[in-house]
Amino acid sequence: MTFSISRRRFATLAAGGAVAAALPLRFAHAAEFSFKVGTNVPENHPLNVHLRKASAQLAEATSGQFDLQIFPNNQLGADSDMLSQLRSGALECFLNSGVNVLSTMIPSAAISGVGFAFKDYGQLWNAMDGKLGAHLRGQITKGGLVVMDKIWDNGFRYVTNSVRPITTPDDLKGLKIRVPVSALWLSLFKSLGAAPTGLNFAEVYSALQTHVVDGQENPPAIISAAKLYEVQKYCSVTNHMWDGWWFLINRRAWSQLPPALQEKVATIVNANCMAEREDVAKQNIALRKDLAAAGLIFNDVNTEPFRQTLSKAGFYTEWRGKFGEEAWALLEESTGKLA
Ligand code: X2X
Repeated sequence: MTFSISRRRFATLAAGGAVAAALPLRFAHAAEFSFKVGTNVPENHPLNVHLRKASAQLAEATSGQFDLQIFPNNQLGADSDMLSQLRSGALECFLNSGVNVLSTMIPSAAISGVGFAFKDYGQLWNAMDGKLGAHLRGQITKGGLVVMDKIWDNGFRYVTNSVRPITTPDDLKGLKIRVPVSALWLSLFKSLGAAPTGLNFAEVYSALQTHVVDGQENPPAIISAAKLYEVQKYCSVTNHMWDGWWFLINRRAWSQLPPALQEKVATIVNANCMAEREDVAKQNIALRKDLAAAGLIFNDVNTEPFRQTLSKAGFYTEWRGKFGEEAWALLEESTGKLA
């Protein structure tokens, strides 16, 4: 084991201890309802920062009746494990996108991850807080899960790797790159000529460190929080897709909460999601300097040739067929014509 891994383990254990003490002491009685929530990113990512705020506010607003216990950084297992736990009820809440492992269960929820679809956050929030988001939540609900209205921001994604800067689609040729466990993600990078492998995020740092893969793709907040700059050299601002986390809840667990409590939970969770979006927006700007100072070599990217490569490879036609005309029309209502 390297120093880096044992230090990461230690941080995980220390974080677990801090979380257990989340319920303020004045609510010393056991909570009537105790929900665990699992996430796949480190303790200090804005996702967990704002979930902790939601947890404290919920304890306060319910006088300790409802306890939200946060388990960040894959403490409960990798995404695939947490999804199984969520479905069985062993885990009450889980943050995952429709494009990540959730897409193995509900393929139609992945449409927000189509490559180069959203041009900026304006277009994106308009879609996800509007008709497209409502459509996606409908798919997730049909799949048997409860989902909160607001999607938490992960971000527009950049490609990092240890071989060369990515400035044209040719630079991706044959690149061994990790993507999440998802048909859409694999298809996107295959269509761009790369050699993608689907891995859970829990395995990314060590896969990069041991050169099982040469690269990965994630937004700056994750590259920073998960210290991926320690094991990567180049960071190319490809913005090839956006992704976020739905706040998913096991249906049986949710139905046990009285309606007034359900409303409090939803209001507080969604309000903290909006604060998380603001924090990520700030990090998107601030982190470029910090990550460059930590040794990552940045380059900007003209995305047009990448879009053209996808079009020529039949990517848009294929996924339009898979998602169907109705869903595709909702997507293009926000993004403009894609295919
Ligand atoms: O698995 C990833 O790369 C991550 C953390 O960005 C997602 O959850 C999609």
